[in-house]
Order: sequence, then structure tokens, then C-alpha cells
Amino acid sequence: MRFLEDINSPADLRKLRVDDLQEVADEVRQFIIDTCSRVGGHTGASLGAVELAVAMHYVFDTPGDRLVWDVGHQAYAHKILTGRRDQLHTIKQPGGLSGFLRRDESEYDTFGAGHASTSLSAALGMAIARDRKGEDFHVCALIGDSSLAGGMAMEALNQAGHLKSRLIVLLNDNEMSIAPAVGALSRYLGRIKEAQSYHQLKEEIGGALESVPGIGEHLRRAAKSFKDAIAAAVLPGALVNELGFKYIGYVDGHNVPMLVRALEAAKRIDDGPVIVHALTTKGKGFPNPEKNYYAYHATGPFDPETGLQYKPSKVSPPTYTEVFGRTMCELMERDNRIVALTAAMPDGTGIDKVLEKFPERAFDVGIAEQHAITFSAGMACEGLKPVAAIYSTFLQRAFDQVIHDVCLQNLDVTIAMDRAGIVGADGPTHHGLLDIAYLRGYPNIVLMAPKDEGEMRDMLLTATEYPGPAALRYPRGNGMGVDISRPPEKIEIGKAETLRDGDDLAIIAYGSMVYPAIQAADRLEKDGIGATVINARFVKPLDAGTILSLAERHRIILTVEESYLAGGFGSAVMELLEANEALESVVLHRMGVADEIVTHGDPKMFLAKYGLNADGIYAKAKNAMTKHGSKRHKPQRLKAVK
Ligand SMILES: Cc1ncc(C[n+]2csc(CCOP(=O)(O)OP(=O)(O)O)c2C)c(N)n1
Repeated sequence: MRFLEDINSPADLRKLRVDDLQEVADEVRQFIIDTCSRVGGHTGASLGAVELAVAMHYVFDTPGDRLVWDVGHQAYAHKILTGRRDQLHTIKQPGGLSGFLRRDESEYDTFGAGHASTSLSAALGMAIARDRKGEDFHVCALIGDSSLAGGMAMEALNQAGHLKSRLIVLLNDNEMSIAPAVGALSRYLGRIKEAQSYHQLKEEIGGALESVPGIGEHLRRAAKSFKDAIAAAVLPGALVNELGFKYIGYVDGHNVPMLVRALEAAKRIDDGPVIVHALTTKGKGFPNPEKNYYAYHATGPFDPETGLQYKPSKVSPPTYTEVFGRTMCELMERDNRIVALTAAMPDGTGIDKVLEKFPERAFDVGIAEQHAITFSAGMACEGLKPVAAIYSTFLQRAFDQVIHDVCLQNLDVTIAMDRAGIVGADGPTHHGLLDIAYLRGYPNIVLMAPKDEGEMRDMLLTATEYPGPAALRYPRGNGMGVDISRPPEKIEIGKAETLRDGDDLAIIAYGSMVYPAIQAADRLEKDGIGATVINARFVKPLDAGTILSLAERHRIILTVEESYLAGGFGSAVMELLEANEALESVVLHRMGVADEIVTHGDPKMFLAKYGLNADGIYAKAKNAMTKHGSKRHKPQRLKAVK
């Protein structure tokens, strides 16, 4: 490596000549390939943005000038150039670099990210603050074409054009989201590209015609006005004229000198916002003969020569996501009112299978979780049965839409929350630890969580047949390996399942914590402690009858959930006991995630930290028995009050 070893900050990069930058980019790209082939990561996304990172840090005086990256999954080159090269191999590992951006990781990470479409709003806020403070730095947001179509980014565009503050937006247009980009904006960007080709063609044709002796000039003028008319119709008119942005582009996003020129030109625009439109190829340089950029958005470790990912050595049960996709296809076969939605995560949610099988009844709405929910509500008004599959963490975006548009109107919408719980390497922006708390506090919705993938099938059927709002949460990763060959069956809403009976204490587990609770109970039994284990199935409505009868019989009750404790499942149980004046006679221990940021790392490690595994539940139960087990429980009759 001729340059990279000596680049420990962007200031080192800026000492080089423009002519050397392409080689720097090549070295950065190779470094990403070498590192990601060992540890995995957002390989394809980052490979596509290498030249953009080099050009931005060259042109802008970072960190004084502010670079704001959208999502941050494509920012590995930015990390390498900003002093984190030698830590890149720790990315997404416990204690290592974040896979996204964090203000506390580097002064060059001006705004934390992980969820999409935030960069323009944040950058605009910085630009306005700069103006108010009378300072003079540049603010440049980098955003992908798919994230640009997200609601927030559109709202920011709207305000930026109106405020006329100095702001540079570098658009990383690779025509891809994780899957191919969808939507009218994507088509619009395509038309801009076509129009520019017309422009070039126009120049070429114009030149050729002019050389025809005698009539050349005349013909050239005619051709020019014709081509201009076409070009004017499709050029970035809406963005430039109507929304108040200037436009520079398009530029080859893998040509560093060209990018440097475009960004320098953007810096000179001082009377409002400007978009620099860069065309890039996702996964550029990925050593894969199939050029499957869709699959290589993010990768596990792979062979750096062939690009082929290493296959897991053991055969695992299908993932919850796979079982969900398959079950959706079965249910849609039976009921043609069911339609399916994903917000830019077709493969992540299993909706890809549904899109293949029912292209007319499945929708990828792009990075637009809010829209997905209200769009579903509209379809439900007309008698369809939408199932929106959205990661728990991304559904946070659509909180008000769930409340205002779905629950308040009691509409028949099912929400399938994948990746509920601790997701691991993607870290705090991606853990799905809040959905119980943010969904439980409003009437009408049914909330459930299956103990395994078989019960998930039953719950999906139950949700689609329930005539109002219903949501189910299930974890990331493989199922429990149970038999899923029988057709799904409806389960009774609000009814828990008693899995074993014991005299000494009760464990009420929700969703992913049911199997660990059973294992803990097995171990307690060996110690002579009898534990009742309840699979709660529902947090709303709670099975008040079952829980109150437990409180009559048991002095110690443990609740266990893979969720934040605040407002979670245990809180719901506590509220029920409180409303029934049963809290005094019961020792209630709520097990879940403490009120703190859960960083990134192996999910097992975090689950162990919060006692959310068989060992933890066993230890908590033993401890509670030591402390309270000898005291006699005064049985009392409890009647459920709402
Ligand atoms: C709110 C939200 N929804 C979904 C995602 C998942 N996600 C991460 S990157 C990505 C695609 C982004 O596409 P684009 O902005 O075009 O950038 P590219 O990956 O193509 O560089 C998606 C959907 C997310 N991070 N945030």
C-alpha cells in the first residue's frame, strides 16, 4: 500500500495530489475487501461509497466541515480515513467499532445513525445553527437514492429549499436499496440520467450536423431546440426549480477527480442548497463473479478470491423469517383478501417469497414504515387484510400511524415484527426492545409473541382472522426446530398456556423466553423446587384469569421477557396485580433488559448479562426461594378487575 498506511486522518489525505486519490481509493477498497472477508459487514454498501468518502474528506476540511452520513452502513471508507483503519477488523464485534455511526466513536461522526433518511434533517439543522452562530463551515450530507425517498428526507428537502440555507447533499445513486430500489423517485432519478445522456447526445449530434456544409448551422439549431425541449421535460426540473435546489451532475461516483471537481463547485454555491448527483455501483470491486450486489449489501466472512461466502458447517432449523414467508404464502393461498407489505426489507422479512408468488398482492413500499402502516389502514378500510412485516426497531418510525390510523379506528391490520429482542452485531439502533412498551398503552390492539416458529404460524393465522389490529413479535435467527408441517391453527385470544405445574413459584415467560424458562424449571426440579411455567402468549389482552390464579397459589412470581423492562410484559403483569390488590401478597420479580443502551455484540452475551437464559432464570428463582420461599403464602381469592 503506497498511501494508506500513512493516512491516519483526513489531514494526511489532503496533503496528496488529486491525481493520487484514485490510487488511495483502490487501496481503501482492497482494505475493505480484506477486512470484511474475515469479519463480514456491510461489504457491498461500503465498497460502493469508497470514492465518495475519499473525495469528501479531500474537498471538505473535516471535522471542521461537517459530513453527515445517512444510515452509516456504507461508511467503512470514512472510518478508515478518519483514524479507525487499524480497528476496522473489530467492526460489529463486542467492544469494537460500531457498524454504523456514533458521535462517541469519532469526532468525524457528526451525527449518530443506523436508521435511514435522517441525514438531511440533521445536516439542515447544523447548517441553520451555523448560520445563527455566524460561523462558516460547510455541511455535506451523504444519502443513498433509496433513503432519499424516505419520508423524513422528503420533509427535509421541502424545508431546505424553502430556507435557502447553504447545504450540500451528495446523492449516492446506485439504483439499489438492500433490494433493487422501488418507487417513483427512483424512476425520476432514472429519467434524470436519461436526460443527461440526451444532453451529451445533443452536443455530439450538434457538432456533427454543424460540419455539414451549407445547411449545418440551420440543422444544428433545429436539432438543438428539439433536444432541449425533450431534455427540459425530463431534466431535474422539480428538484432544481420547484424545490429550490441547485443540481450538479450526474457525476461518475467512482471517479475521484471528477467528484472532487463537483464537490468544489458545490462548495462555491452560497445562496442555497445543492444536490451533487453521483452514480455508483453497489459492491464495486467485490470479488464475486456473479456480481450479486443484492446479496452482498452485507455479508458474513467470504473467500477474498472468489467472493463466495462460507457456508455454515451445521444445518440449522429454518429462521423465523423463513417460516413467516412460507406461512404467509400458505395463508394467502387460502384467503385472497390477505395482502403483504415490506418497507424495503423483502429478504429480511421473508416477504421476498410472497412477492415472487403473489406479485399483485405484495408491496415493497421502500424505506417508508409510516406510509406502510397507513397504506395498510387504507386497504383495511376497503376490506383487505394487510400484513405489514416490519422489524421491531423500524416500526418505531410508525408509532403514530399504528395508534392514530390503525388502533383508533380499530382496523384489521396485522403487524409482524421481525427482529424483536436483542439483534446483536447491529447494535443499539437495531435492537427491538421497545415494541411491547410502545404498543401496549393504547386500546384495541392484540399483542402476542410465540414461543417457537410453530406457534408463530398459529399466531399469524390468529392475527389475520382477528377483525381488528394485531401484532406479533418474534426474534432474529433460527427457530427452535419444531415440526411446522401441520397447518396453522387459530389460538384463543388472551389465553396463556400452562406448560408445567409446580408448588413453589411461578415463571411467566413471554415469547423467546419460554424455552429458557422450561429449562430453568427442569433444573429447579432437580433441586426439589417445583416451578409452574406459563407461556403467556399475549401481553394484550393479558390472561388475567390465569395470572391471578397463579397469584393465589404462589408467593413468588417471575416474569421473563426479551424487552426493556420499562413498560414491558412484566409491567403489564405488575399493573394487573396492582389493580387487583394482589401485589402485597406476591413477591414479583420482573426479568428483562435494564434501562440502559444495549451496545453491539453477541446476543447470547447480552442475554446472559440480563439473566435472560436458563442459567439466569434458574439463578433468579433460586435466589428468590432462598429469600422468600420459607414464608407462608396466604392464599386469597382474587377477582379480575380491568
Ligand atoms: C428506517 C429504516 N428502515 C430500514 C432500514 C434498513 N436499511 C438499511 S440500509 C437500507 C438500504 C438503503 O439504501 P440506500 O439509501 O439507497 O443506500 P445503499 O445501501 O444503496 O448505499 C435499508 C433499507 C433502515 N436502516 N432504517
